[in-house]
Amino acid sequence: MSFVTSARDGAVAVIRFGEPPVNSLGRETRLALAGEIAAAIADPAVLAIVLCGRNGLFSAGADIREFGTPAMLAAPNLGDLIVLVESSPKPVVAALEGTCLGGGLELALGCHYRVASDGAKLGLPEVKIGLLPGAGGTQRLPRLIGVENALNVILGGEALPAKLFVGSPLLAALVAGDPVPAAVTLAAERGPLHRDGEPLPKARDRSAAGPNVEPLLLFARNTARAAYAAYPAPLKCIDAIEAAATKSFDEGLATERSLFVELMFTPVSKALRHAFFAERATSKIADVPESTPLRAVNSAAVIGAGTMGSGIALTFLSAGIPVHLLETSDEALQRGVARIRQTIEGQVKKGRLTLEAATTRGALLKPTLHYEDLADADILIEAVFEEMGVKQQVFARLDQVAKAGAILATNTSTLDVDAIAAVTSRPADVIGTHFFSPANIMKLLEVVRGRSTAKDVLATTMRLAKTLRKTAVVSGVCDGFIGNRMIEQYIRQALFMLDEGASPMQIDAAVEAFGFAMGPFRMSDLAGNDIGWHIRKRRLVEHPEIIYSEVADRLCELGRFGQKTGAGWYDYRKGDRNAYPSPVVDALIATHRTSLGCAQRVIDAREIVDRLVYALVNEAAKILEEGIAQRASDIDMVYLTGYGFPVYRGGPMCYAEEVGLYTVVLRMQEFSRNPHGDPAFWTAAPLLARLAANGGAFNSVGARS
Ligand code: T1G
Repeated sequence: MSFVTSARDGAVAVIRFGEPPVNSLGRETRLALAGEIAAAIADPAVLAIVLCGRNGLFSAGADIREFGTPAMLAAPNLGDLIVLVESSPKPVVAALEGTCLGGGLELALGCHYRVASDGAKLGLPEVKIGLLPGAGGTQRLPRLIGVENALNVILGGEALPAKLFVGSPLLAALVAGDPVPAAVTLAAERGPLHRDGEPLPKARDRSAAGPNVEPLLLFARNTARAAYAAYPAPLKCIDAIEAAATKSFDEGLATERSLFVELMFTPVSKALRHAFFAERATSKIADVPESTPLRAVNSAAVIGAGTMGSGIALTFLSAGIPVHLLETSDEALQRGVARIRQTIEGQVKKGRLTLEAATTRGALLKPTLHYEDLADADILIEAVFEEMGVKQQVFARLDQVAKAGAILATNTSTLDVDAIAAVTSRPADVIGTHFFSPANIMKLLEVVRGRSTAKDVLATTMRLAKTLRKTAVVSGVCDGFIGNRMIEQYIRQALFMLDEGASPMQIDAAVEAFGFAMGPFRMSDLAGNDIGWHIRKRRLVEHPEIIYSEVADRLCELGRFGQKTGAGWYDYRKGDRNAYPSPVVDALIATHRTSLGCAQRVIDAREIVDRLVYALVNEAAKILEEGIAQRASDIDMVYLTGYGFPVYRGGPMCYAEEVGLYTVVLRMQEFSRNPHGDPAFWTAAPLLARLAANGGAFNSVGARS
């Protein structure tokens, strides 16, 4: 079905295109557009052409799904289509509305005139997916707005208000509302003039050269090297823009093309494109159609005003949803309220929130000591101590007071949501909403689907997550769900490596060089070492077969819980969040090693990274095969948004596939020969072993992305 139509308005051909959902310029659209444009050029009754999008949107650019496939190069490729427009003997006017991004903006730059609605946003976001504008954008944009502005637009990758371009050759007019009538008027005016010989204004005929180009490029390069060392695209963008200022247009176009193809096949661009689609896939649930009716969520209640509870309350307040915050004692309640108010005041001080907005937000908070006050809440979220008995008591009470149809959510980070639901008369209304600390900042939300959770409760919670600006990932019920179940194996290997000879700083440095925001020991000091201690104690009772190094227990026995106690794996100084190596910890580890009689050895950074990352991958493969995660890319999103995994590596599953699953399994076999690293754990998960053996990929398993 063609998404391109052409209609006449006097002597102007109005060509409208728009493949849902975002008018991306896929092969079919490009082919149909080229046909309609060529027909308009050939039609003697047509003096000018207007190109416009559909549904209030011009275009989101090239179809990213085509990248790396023949469709992307299928004639006419985007560059050819733009040359067809630019070389038209009749003026082509682009009518820009909504978003006009990437190849969509490049198509508009190939037109002779552009008219934009005042709400339109223009941008070249290719750098955000590890690319550069590959259809002439790096050559035409500098010629229209100058090198400095082009550097900012292309390296920033942001969608910018069209009004910023008023007065530049890029934009002929900014109009209120629908830009098509104004574009038709302009086309009707210009058509006869150009028919009678007035030269058509083409970006390619302008110059981007200028006296300050060289220092601008030098500054841009230095900034890119410092800020984006792991990302190849920014420097290539600068190279392409330099070509616009120093080479002929056609030579510059050839340079751009070559740099674009180079970037297309970098692991970083593949990872960023993977993350782009992975983020959008998380909200797709195989047996819960998008048409599932949602329950209203206009008010919330949070039970527990501790760090998590107050963070969760803040998240709702930020979304403009009133919150009842309940505690069992006034002292605890006031502590929570103070924490919330301090955070809001801090946002005002940093200029992130106006005083008026802060006041409005603060007024939505309703502290209470009485469960009865929660009776009207649409969703009630429990955030009390991570102990099953305590949580079940709270849910039994919520079951008594909550109105019919209210969603009862637990913020448990590991416990069995089904066991919590079982103490209520309404297990279908019970769901897990595992926020990550600090809850008002971390994007990740694990939505834990219980055995009885109703589909509309799940759909409503997923929709609510978007309102709360969270990336929600559905998890089934298991100990630790997705993220914490995997991180447990990651931590176990980190502790084993302490026994074997590595130091906390060495291990942290190795994974931070790999790209993690924080290594396991700094992360544990931040979250609190007592959390892991509590889980290990539970493990010892419930799963004594799970081997753990005891070095972390020795640390906790000294009360070294991390930043909150001023000492953990590292020493901390008042008012200073830096982690300092601790002679006490060094001595503790040495004593522990002696008690083990464990052979000491130098562990290189490669082994540290491989053991930690492949521990994640091996556990993830089990999670995927058990159906706890819907798809591998969901697991990647958990690690990209909740655990500081480097986005330029796409997540543990994406990274493992980039390395090669066969290579990963071979490396795991090496680790299984180490008597101290829990050899049994390094038996490849059945799914991983199968895929490695037959050359399969993780994304062939589970729900469609
Ligand atoms: N290609 C293919 N699919 C796309 C797409 C694209 N460019 N943009 C969005 N989608 C899909 C998306 O996966 C989702 O699919 C649906 O559309 C709605 O997206 C040669 C090389 C336009 C601001 O980087 O920024 O041009 O989940 O949920 O919140 O130089 O989409 O429904 O199946 O994000 O309303 C450059 C990327 C491409 C723009 C709309 N362009 N897109 O946001 O919807 S490369 C981009 C966006 C290029 C040339 C280069 C946003 C949006 P599904 P959504 P939204």
